[in-house]
This record gives sequence, C-alpha cells and structure tokens, in this order.
Amino acid sequence: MTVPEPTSAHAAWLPAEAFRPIGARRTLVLGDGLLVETARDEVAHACARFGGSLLRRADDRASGQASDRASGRTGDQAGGQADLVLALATEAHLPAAAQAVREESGQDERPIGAEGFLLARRGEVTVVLAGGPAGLLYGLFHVVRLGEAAFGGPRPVERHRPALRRRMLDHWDNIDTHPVMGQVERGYAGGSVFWQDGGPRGDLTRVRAYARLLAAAGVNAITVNNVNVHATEAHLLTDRLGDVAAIAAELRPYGIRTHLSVNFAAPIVLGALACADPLDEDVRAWWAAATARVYDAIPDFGGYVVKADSEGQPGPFAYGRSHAEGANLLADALAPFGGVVHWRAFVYDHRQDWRDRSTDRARAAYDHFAPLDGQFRANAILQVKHGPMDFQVREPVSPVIAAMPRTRVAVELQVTQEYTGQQRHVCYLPPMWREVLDFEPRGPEGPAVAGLADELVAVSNVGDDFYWTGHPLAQANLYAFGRLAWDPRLDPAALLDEWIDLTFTPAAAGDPERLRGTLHAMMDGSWLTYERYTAPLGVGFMVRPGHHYGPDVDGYEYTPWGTYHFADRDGVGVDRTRATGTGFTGQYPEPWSRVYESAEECPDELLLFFHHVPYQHVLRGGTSVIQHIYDTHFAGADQAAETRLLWQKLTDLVDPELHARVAELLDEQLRSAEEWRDQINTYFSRKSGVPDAHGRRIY
Ligand code: GCW
Repeated sequence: MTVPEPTSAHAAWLPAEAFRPIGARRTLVLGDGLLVETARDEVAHACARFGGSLLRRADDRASGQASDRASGRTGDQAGGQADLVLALATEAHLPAAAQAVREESGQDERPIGAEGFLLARRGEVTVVLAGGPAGLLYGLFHVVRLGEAAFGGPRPVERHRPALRRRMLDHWDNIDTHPVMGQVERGYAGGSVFWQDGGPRGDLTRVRAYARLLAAAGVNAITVNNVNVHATEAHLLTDRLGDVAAIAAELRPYGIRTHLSVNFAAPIVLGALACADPLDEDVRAWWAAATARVYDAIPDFGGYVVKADSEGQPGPFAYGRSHAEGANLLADALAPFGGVVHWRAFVYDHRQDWRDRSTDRARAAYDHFAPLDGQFRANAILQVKHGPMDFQVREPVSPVIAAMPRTRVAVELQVTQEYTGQQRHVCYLPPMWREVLDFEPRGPEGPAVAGLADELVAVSNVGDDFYWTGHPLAQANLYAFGRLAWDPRLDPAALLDEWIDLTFTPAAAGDPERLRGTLHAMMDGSWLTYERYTAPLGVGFMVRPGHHYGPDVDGYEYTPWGTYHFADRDGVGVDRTRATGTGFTGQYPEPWSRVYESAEECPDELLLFFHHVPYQHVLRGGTSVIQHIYDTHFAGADQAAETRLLWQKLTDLVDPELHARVAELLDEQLRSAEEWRDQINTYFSRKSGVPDAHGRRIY
C-alpha cells in the first residue's frame, strides 16, 4: 500500500516532517495483520524520505543484526539493533529490549487490549508492545506525536488504551447536492470527501488520507452519509452498497469501520413493503436480508445510524411503537454479524405552536427515552446530543445521559461549527467538551459523563476543502475530538500543543515559542470569546433561521421549532423550573435539580436557560443581567479584534497561503462579532430601556 499524501489536501497534523525522528532511525515492526502492514508501510515511507530503515525480523541478540531493509536507501545502515521496536505482545521472538518490557509488564494483570499498547524505553531502544494490530498502529502514531522525545532518556512502562471503545465521526454528507443545505448538511468546508457529482469520488486517495489523519487522532468509526437520509442516499443500503464498500476499503487499513445512516422507512422506500412497522414479520425479514447483504459486501461493517421521528424523518411512532422497539428491530438484524445500531435521541416536536408554553423542547429527549431504559438490546446504542437542545454555544449537559443506566449511551458532540461560528470564526471547542465530559450528574460522589458514556460520537467538520476544515485552525477541533475520545482527561491546552507541534512542526520554524504562544492566545479562550459576543447566559438560538449564521434575536421567537427566549420589556429567559415553569429541572438528579431550580444557585452562564429573570437581576458574579449582556458583548468583540492582530504578527512563521486564508477569515470574524455585539446590545437596550453603565455606543 502506498501512504496517502494527496497534493490536493493540506498535510494537517501529519506533515512529512513529523515522521523525521522515525524516518531517520531503524525501526523493527513485528507482527501480522492488515494494520501491522499499514504501520510497516508508514515506517518504510518515512525511511525512504529520511534515510532510516525498516527491519522485518527480530534477530534476538544484543547486536540485533538487521535482516532486511525496505528503506529507499541502500548501504550498510541496517546493521546494529533497532532504535524503535513496534511489536505485537504475542510475538514469539522479540529482541532483548522488547522482551525485557514484556517480562516487566507481565506482573500487571490488566490486559493491554486490542487497541492498546505499552510504551517504554530500555537502553537505546524505544519499545511499543501492542495488544493487537490496531494497538500497534496507534502506538506508531503515538511515537510520531512524541517526536524526538520518544528517543530521549529512559522511559518506564506506560500503558495506553482508549477510554472509549468507539470513537466515531458522523458525516452529514449527501451524495446529491441539496438546493438549500448544499452537499454537506451544516458543512463549512466545501463538498463531501466521500461523494461527488452524484456518486462516489473516482479517486479515493483523499478518503485514505482522511482515514490516516483520523487514525493518528484515535478515531475508529465513521458514518459516511447524513442522518437525514434523502432519496438517493437511501439506496446506499441496497443497490449502491458497492459505493459504501469502496469507501470501507479505504478506511479499513487505518482501523476505521464504516457505518451507514439508514432510513427507518427503507422497507417501504426500497423494499416495496406496505409498512415499516418494527413488529411486522415481513419488515423484520426484510431488514435481516438487507443486512446480510451488507455484510456480504463489507464483512467488518460497523452498523446503522438512525434519526427516527425527528425533524420529519420516519420512525416507529407511525405504528404506535416505541423507540426501543424501533431500535431493536435494527439491532436484531445486525446482531448475527456483530454490528450495532446508533439510535439518536434527538426526538422532539418541531411543529410546536409558539403560543404553547407547556411544551418544552429541552424536556423531549428525556421524556421519550428515560422510560425506555432497560428495553434496548445490548447492541443498540442511544446516541444523545451533549445538551438538551441543539449544540448551542452553552447548554447544560443532557439529563438523558444519567437517566439510562441500563442502556449503552454515546454522547454526541458537534465538531462542525453550526452554532459556533461555522468555521469562519476561531472557536476551539475542547474546553467546552471537557466541561461536558467532566460534568457529574449526581454530584462529586457519582461518575462523570466521561465514565457514564460508552462512546463518543461527533459530527465531522471535514469537507473537500484544501485545509480539510475550511478554517485551517478548525483542524485542531477535529484532532482534539479524537484524542479526547481516546482519553477524556486530556487537557485542552496540552492537546493544542500536540496539534501545533505536529502541524506546524515549530522545531523547523524560526521561533516555535512565539508561534505556540500566539496560537494559544488566539485559541485557548476562543470558545468563551465566541460565547461573549453571541447569545448570553445560556439563552441560545439568537441566530438567523435556516443557515444559523449571524445574529437575529427574534429570528426563532415565533417559529414552530421550540427555541424561544421570551424577552420582553421586563426580563428574558426560559422558566424551566418545577415551581413555575416547564419542570425541566426535575429531569436532573440531585444536586443539580436543586441547583438549577434556584435562580440564586444556578451558575451564571446557564441562568437564562433555566430562569426568566428581570434585567436588573444580579448575577452571582455581581453585575446585573443587562449590564452583563453589554459588558460581555463589548469584551467579546474586542477580543475578536485582538485575535486578528495577534495573527498579523505571525506572517514570518507560517506558510503564506495558510496565513492569508486565516487572515481573511479573521476579518470576517471581526465583522460578524461587531454585528453580534451591536444587534444584541441594541435589542436589549431598546427592550429594557436600561442604559449601559459605561455609556458605550449602543444604537
Ligand atoms: O443541529 C440540527 C441541524 C440539522 C441536523 C439536526 C440533527 C442533520 O440544524 O441540520 O440535521 O440538528 O442533529 O439531526
């Protein structure tokens, strides 16, 4: 296999330079399996560039005579022992250093795990011992990440294995281009990486390169089409299955399994059955047969993703069946082959009457799903958006996550920046994700979300744009998502360093400290900056309806979507208390049900999510709500201006084209931030009649 490095795409966090420390050394790769071969190809490729060599057999002697080379160089450098050993822990013959690591770690009862690996350095040799081929590949990418540091002083045995077994990206990609949504729903990076001109891409090199990037970040599953399954895309399950198989073939060598979004009404749409009732025998037989054909074509197929009874998609409600019955239909079809169904919990009434104050969209997922806990099959995974509404810049954590102890749960994040600047604004999201993962639904005595979730899923931000993500700095979100899914305790700032060091290889640039420092100054706090100049205090949805970019305070106020702020001349916010509101606070266990219920105890940043308060209500931080709105909007727009200036000082340290792309986007971010600031401040100043305490310009 050739290592994919398409010239039509930016190298992102795998530039050739990142492989220099390995490529210039001697690496022994021991083991069999497709992913071990991928690791060999990677090493050989790096060696061809940097002069090192790939060794294929262990000569189990201290001198470790190299027996074979696959480097681009000829000559005599193959002699001597390997500098790096990547081996399956089960290999019969290991070189001495690796053998020593194996013996030492043998004391530890914990299994390494198929995706895990041990890392150590003994003498002059860095050793990766993997629990399986996937672990070996992940170990290789870990060494890439460490760079020269992997070959420094002694290193005690470290155990690495993913915290979450499935680390998945959903693509909201369509084969056809939708007249309003474009090809990728909520995509801000051009067309689809998978589909083009009504079919699969002819050249799938880019798909392979994408898989490589994702494997280096730890992702191991992908859904290749939109959860809103339109007419053409429905056929991926049947007559267009070959297209899916072709993509799966590109993802497989990097350990990524392929999943498909399917239409719940497929038996009607594709099978000409009269219904799609999950309890109907013909329907069940249809799914069983269709699924068997999928596995004929793609033996390691991951499973289905389903958006049912949501925003117009068909579902089990049409037949008076529950969502557990719906999910189990597909789970049963997949079970014989080891597949899983991801069943989305994003079920709510999108045809609500705005006059109706009793219906609360935030309540919907819990109301639908909490009563079903315990009814789902073991291979059905409930996929829950991290917040109760819809990926707003600030939401409380969804109460569904803690309400399903007997159900497998995947927490869904949105890497694509639908509501967080659409990849025109810098918005580094890991600090938000960490808050979600660290949240303890039952307080400090109970587990955090990271411990409750079985899986982490995110909507990808990737398209066919040269930089993959439109905004080059949005690559950091994709990278960090994979890493956090691997280890939810990783620090967002440290992840940013990893990404910077790999992507910009600052060691090679003139002034790595300045580059790093500036990018941290621009990105570390960018989520909070975005929050400041957009919708205040957890209220959400003050965006332009439809495309969701830019401010429109009342844009959704009188629509059927259930997304209201209820601002009037006296106050703003949604009363979700048990005492006087929708009762949503009651979906949380203690202590949060009590904390959120109280306007005094509720965290400031979520106040308007839970409470309707007067503009003069004093926040825990000491300022009034109205003054907070003014202050944060002025401060947020100022920070956007500052970010733009910071970037201007980096012209000498980054590639000119990348610099120009980001500079252009920062101009737009500033324009947009000022528009947000002025519209929000003007709106609330006019509504409330309260002037800004500092007399700043409001229109
Ligand atoms: O955030 C909303 C988006 C829809 C999306 C939906 C969902 C795929 O506006 O475009 O549809 O969520 O998550 O299903």
